Amino acid sequence: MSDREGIEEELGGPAASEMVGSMCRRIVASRSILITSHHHPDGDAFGSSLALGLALRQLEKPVRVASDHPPPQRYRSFDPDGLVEYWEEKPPHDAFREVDLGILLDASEPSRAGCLAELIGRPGMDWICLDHHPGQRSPVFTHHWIAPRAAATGSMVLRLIDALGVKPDRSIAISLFVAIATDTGWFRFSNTSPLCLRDAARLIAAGAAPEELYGRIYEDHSPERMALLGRVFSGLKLELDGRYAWSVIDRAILESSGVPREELDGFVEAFRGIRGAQVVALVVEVEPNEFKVSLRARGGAAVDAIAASFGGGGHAKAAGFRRTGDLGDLLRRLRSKVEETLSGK
Ligand SMILES: [Mn+2]
Repeated sequence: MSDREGIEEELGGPAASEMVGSMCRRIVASRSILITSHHHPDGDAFGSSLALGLALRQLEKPVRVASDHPPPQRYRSFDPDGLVEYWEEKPPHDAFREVDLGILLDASEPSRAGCLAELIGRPGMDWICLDHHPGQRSPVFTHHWIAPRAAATGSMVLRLIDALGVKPDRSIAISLFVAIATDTGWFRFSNTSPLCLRDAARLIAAGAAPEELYGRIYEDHSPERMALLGRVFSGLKLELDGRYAWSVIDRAILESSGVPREELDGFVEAFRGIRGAQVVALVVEVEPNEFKVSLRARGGAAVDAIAASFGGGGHAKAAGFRRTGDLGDLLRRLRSKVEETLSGK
């Protein structure tokens, strides 16, 4: 461990400090490291992976950062040297032959790594996992640090970097700031904690400029995306006395809009501003009759149980799931689950 005074109670306290110390020893002993995160990486998955990759490079560790699918366009400029590799399909058998240590970030379930999932648990490779989603430790990882009270995986990676003795440079600070700021809705969501704000303060001091970063991430949209957002808002439905708001983007709308699917990020957040809405949902037809449902909650409502009842997951305030089948049937079942949740059943 570095000279910092150990890991804070809300991230796991002395037990986490001990585990992170042991992780560091495993990292230092490794020949070659692979960092990955969940498929369709968000700002936290992307920023955390990039930051840890940059930190390991500073230590002159052979490291590769790979992800199952490119992140939304707006994040790619944070990786000007192209450290992150994107795999759209399963890599050939020998693609990561040199790697003896894998690190999975922001997800605990191997299948979440998408086309890289088969690497997790591969003989000859140890795996470490850092995740802030609630869950059980899995024996597939030699070290599995779960910190459900962490605002973002970025806060956990910052502690790992500290423990490795790396001082975050400007690029690392920017990556981690993006991770934490995006996962907290720019420090608005209920997961915004004193700790993540202290982290943000450190990262700003190290060179992350919030206004510039916000502009690059959230104020750089194509006119087509704005037009689609308008269309989605016009199609918004309010039910259950206005406590449930939802909208659908079907294949026809999506294809005619010319907007790539990854640019739909942030649409569901926009619904949260509707007065009285406690649960909001955006249903996107990602493939014919295959739907991705994003849920957000406000006030006392929670959506993780709704997502779980459809085989998905997430946090109390932000969750989602995928489902194949009939749209009408999906909407009916979703409505009844939301009604159950809102009535406290
Ligand atoms: Mn996250």
